[in-house]
This record gives sequence, structure tokens and C-alpha cells, in this order.
Amino acid sequence: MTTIYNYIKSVPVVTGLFLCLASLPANGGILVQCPGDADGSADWAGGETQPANTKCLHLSSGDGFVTMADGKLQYIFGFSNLTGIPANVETGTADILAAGSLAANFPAPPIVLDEGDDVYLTLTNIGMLNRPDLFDPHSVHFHGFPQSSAIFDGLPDSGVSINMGSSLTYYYKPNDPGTYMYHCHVEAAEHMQMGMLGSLYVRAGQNGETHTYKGKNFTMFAYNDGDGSTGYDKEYPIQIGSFDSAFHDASIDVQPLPFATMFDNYPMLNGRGYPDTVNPDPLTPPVENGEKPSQNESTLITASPGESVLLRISNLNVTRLYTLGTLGISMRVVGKDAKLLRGPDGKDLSYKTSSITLGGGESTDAILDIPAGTTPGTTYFLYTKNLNYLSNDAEQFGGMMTEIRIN
Ligand SMILES: [Cu+2]
Repeated sequence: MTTIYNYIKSVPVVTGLFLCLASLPANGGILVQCPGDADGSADWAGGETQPANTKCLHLSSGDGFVTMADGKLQYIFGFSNLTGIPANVETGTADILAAGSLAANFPAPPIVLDEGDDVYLTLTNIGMLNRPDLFDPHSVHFHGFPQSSAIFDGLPDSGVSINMGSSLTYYYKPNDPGTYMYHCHVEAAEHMQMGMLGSLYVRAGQNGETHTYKGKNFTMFAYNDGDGSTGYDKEYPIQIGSFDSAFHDASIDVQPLPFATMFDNYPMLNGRGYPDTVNPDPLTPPVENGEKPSQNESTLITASPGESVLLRISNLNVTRLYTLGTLGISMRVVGKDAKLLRGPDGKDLSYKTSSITLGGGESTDAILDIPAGTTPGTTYFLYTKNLNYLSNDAEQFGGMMTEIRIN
């Protein structure tokens, strides 16, 4: 008797497919693709060879908790870094699930690329342990990336998003240096309010050359300026963000989410309110995370007299614009939205200011030129000029502020 199965089996291509599936390792949907890396760790430790100009990264998406500066616990969705954990081996799935569960970071791990890199970024969707009723896919959207291919752009409408238990390796070729940002683009207003945001920047191809600007030699530059005018000694990614605690509480309590009344009461830099912003270490992790660190990015800026400090500032906040300002030292704005501030004829459009205003999705490259005669021990502040947001909910003298310490 000819069954459908026997019929299918008789087709050589389909038989081949069955054989292929049978030969896959028993590691479910987690497959990390990274040239030269055999074990799926997204690195080349243990004798593997890294191809030139190649970067790999393995991120998880899932849930977890962070602690606000006033002690309030907040439930979040977010990304964490799984790079270095072998995924494509017998124990890979168990190891990845253990590392990626309740591991959400806020902000997401910063992604640092070099112009011209071949970038392979694998996202594994672990799922939300505290919301087993949800089956949300997630994605990575490289915001402002000018050479995006639809399939790797993270928009669920025009590309793909990653279901729970699955992974996808995104490919990028960043040819334009500048300060970008990344976020999940699935149900963006919800997933971004919940914390799926991070810094991303592309270092300039001009790095390594020596250019002299105003009597100082530089080998690192924000952009391919040709004249050293975007040269810097140190760089700091700073992401503006803020949370509406009522929204996060409704999420963990499985209640309707208050989209129309979204009102952020925790203004932050790199996922912390002052004074947590100046803590150089990861914050003490909440026990609710199984004590996995979830707030790893300090915003303490330190510099020596005479140094030039590049602030790579981005805003991925959902609800409003924020103004960041300095007191006693000006910012030299050399780039906006990942573009060098130059006119079509090459005219220098950079400017000095003590305040910049960014809406969601905008970025600014600002250089602090610390005067050579600055007294060590001097502290400047970088803070929001929306003074009501210098707060951690009901607590004042906090919020969106950090220190620039001259040593
Ligand atoms: Cu998401």
C-alpha cells in the first residue's frame, strides 16, 4: 500500500532533507553562526581562528529585574550577553538557557563595532520566566543603520522576529562610523518601555592614523574628519532612558498596560538614577534575578586635565524629549545622528554649547575639551536641565545626572 510517507520518501530531495534534520545536533533552535567559530560560543577562544575584521556577538532576550536608585524593584524585558558560552555542543541548550534566564540587563550590553567589520549577531529568545502567559517574539533593530537589509532590520512587519526557544544570526556591514543605538522592534512601545534598549557605536576607519588638532595629536576619532577635529582620548556611551513604574508594575501583575497614560517617573542615564550613575561597578543584583547582575553600565566620567572626552549620547526613551547640560565646561558637538557636522562644501558646522536636547531615536557626539589648567579634584556635572527629572520618583537630588571628575 502506498502511504503518503512512502511517496514522500521516494522523492530524493525530501529524503535528503530528512537525513539533514536527523544529523543536526540535539540543541533545539539555538544555532550560533560565526565564521571560524565551531562551538557556537561567538568567540574564538581555545585555538579557533578569528577571521580579519570579523566580530561576533550572542545576545539573549528575556526578562529580569533592576533596582531603581530609591530601592524600587522594577520588572523588565531586556537583552543579556551570552558571548563565550558554547551553544552548538551537546550541553549548549542547557547552558544557554541557564545563562539567559532572568538575565535581562538595562541598558542592554553596549555593542562596539569598527567601520568595515563583518558583524554576526545571534539573538536567542529565552522567553519571559515571570510571564509564562506571553509568547512574545523579540528582535534586534540597529537604529539608524543606513545599509540595513529588511530581513536583518528587526522590524516584524518587513523582516522576521525571533520566537521563544529560537535563534537568528543577523549580519551587518557597518560602513558609516558614528553613534547609533539598538532596541527590540516587536511591539516597540511596550518592549522599549520595558527596557529592550542599548548603546551601539561604530568606530571610525581613520583610527590609527595620527592627526594634529589645535596642537594635540590624536589617534582615535569620532568620524573620518581628515583633520583631527573629532579626535578624542576617551569615549563614554551614555544612553538617556526613563521608566514608568506603573507600566512595569502592571506588566509583572499581568494587568492591562497603561499606554495612553505612560508617564516616566524614573529618569536615568545608562539604566541608573543618580547617585547610582557614578558607581563604577555593576549594581548589586536583585535576588529576584537569581542575583545575576542586571545594571552593568556606569556613567561616571573621569578625565585628566588636557584630555578630550567623547560623549556618545543617545536617547531611546519612549515618552519625551530630554535636555542634557553641563555646568562650567562646554560640549563641542561634532556629530548628530551618526553624521559628522559638516556642510555639503565641507564647512565646519560643529558648535559649542552647554545643553543638547534629544528626542527618542536621536544621538549626539559631543567632545569635552578639559582645559590643561584644570585643578585635579574638580567635579563637573552632566545633568538634565528638565530639573523636575533630577529625581528618583518621589526622591529628589537624583535622576538623570552624573559627574565628570578631573583626576
Ligand atoms: Cu522584544
